Amino acid sequence: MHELHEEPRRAVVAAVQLPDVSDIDFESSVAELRQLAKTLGFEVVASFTQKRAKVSPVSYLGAGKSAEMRRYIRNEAADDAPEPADEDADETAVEDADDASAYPTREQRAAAIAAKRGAAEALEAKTAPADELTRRADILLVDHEMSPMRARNLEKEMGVEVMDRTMVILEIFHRHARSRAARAQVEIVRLAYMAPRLREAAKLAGPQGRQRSGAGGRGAGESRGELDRRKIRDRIAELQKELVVIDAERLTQRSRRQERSDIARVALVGYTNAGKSTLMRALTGSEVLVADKLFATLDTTVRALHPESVPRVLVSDTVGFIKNLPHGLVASFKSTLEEALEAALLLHVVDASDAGFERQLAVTEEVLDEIGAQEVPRLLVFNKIDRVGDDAAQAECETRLRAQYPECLIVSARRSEDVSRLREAIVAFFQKDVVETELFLPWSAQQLRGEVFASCEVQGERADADGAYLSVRAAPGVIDRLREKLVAR
Ligand SMILES: Nc1nc2c(ncn2[C@@H]2O[C@H](COP(=O)(O)OP(=O)(O)O)[C@@H](O)[C@H]2O)c(=O)[nH]1
Ligand SMILES: [Mg+2]
Repeated sequence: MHELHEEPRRAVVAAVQLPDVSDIDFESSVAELRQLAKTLGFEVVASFTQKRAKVSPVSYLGAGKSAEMRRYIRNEAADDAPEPADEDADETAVEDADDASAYPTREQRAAAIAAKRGAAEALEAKTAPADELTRRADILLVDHEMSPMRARNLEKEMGVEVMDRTMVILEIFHRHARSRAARAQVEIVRLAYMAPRLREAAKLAGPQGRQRSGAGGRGAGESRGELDRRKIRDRIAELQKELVVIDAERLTQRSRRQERSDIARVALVGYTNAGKSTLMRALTGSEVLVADKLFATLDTTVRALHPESVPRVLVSDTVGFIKNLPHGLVASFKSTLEEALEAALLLHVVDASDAGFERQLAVTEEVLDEIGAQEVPRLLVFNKIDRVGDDAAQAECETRLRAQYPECLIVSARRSEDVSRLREAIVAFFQKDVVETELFLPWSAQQLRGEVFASCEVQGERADADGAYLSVRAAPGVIDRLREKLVAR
């Protein structure tokens, strides 16, 4: 059976600070990449950062730093020979993972893997390259966009897969793309991005990569790389055609969306690291539910408010805004964010402890307007108030925020009373247009009873020979839908 709790992939982050990048910008970029890695489910075990005058075409980090990182990844002891000095490196730093106790567990993990594989495979594991089992990381994340050639070289040098910043972001968009349009758009960008990388892979494979064609479509002497590239071109053309069709269908989608607006849905929007996922967990109690096998198979980004409310409210986590978003990805980001349009309420989460929060807030509002979310009501939530400073600083910050954004909520995801307050605000929003009425449920329609109780607050019940009369409170849309079902039965 497939294991439910797979070990997260361990990632090492590498970043070079060029002279035109300030310390603050550099640190925020690296922190953001680590956060993006977490979003993808990676466990970041170490970061290697270095100041350099430029990134040479030969290697990303300087020779000494590269060797250090390689030893770290492969879990090798330092050579006796002294490291070659980095001529152009005036500062180096290795930050170990937040969790230093990770080391012994690596060995335990290796042992566990070997044990699990059974006798025959354990023997094979012993003869397999040692780094497979003992290395400390499975993937290297580079905080720069890398040329295909450089990425291949780095992969060879480090012996692990390399993903650059753009690839990490594309992967996140890919996971968040819901609508057909968003999927097609993100896939086009991904394919275009991957095409030159495949060419590099084919070059590396050398003449073996060039095969004679059989009866298939591949021309004589057409290499695997060329074939893949042609396939990519065809696929991109196909997706572009699809996008045109989807565009034509947009209007229909809009009205369908309105039909569904009786479903109480909240979407969390805001920058990466604002605390969206933390708030989502706190609001939905999904930390408890993750362990539940049934829940693990469901979409991890949509959960019900917990404890349950009437009406039942679904909370979803959208793709986060990214401070250092590569230019070519802006359109993909927007189309991926369009899932926010399906919500009846947007929780705009802002990290109040981030020095640049005002600009982030403005950019988020602007982009939401651009994607057509003006009509979706928004609740502005300042988070991480606990991180602003001491009590006095927090109080001062709150006063300032309230003066400037009178409608806002100010919380810390770490305080349960704040989370309750937020939860109440959400429930109040959905209850504000709730109506009280009586639903008649004939004895022959008792199969709908469960649905009535799930979607309405049932305040009383009486019965006669024909059926049950339920006094209920619910949104008008919910009641209309139930009545339609009762009639259509
Ligand atoms: N001090 C403090 N840290 C928080 C708070 N909310 C979230 N965090 C931390 O901020 C980081 C980013 O949170 P996360 O929920 O992953 O942000 P997301 O990218 O918006 O989903 C994590 O390390 C959280 O533990 C808060 O209210 N106070
Ligand atoms: Mg998140």
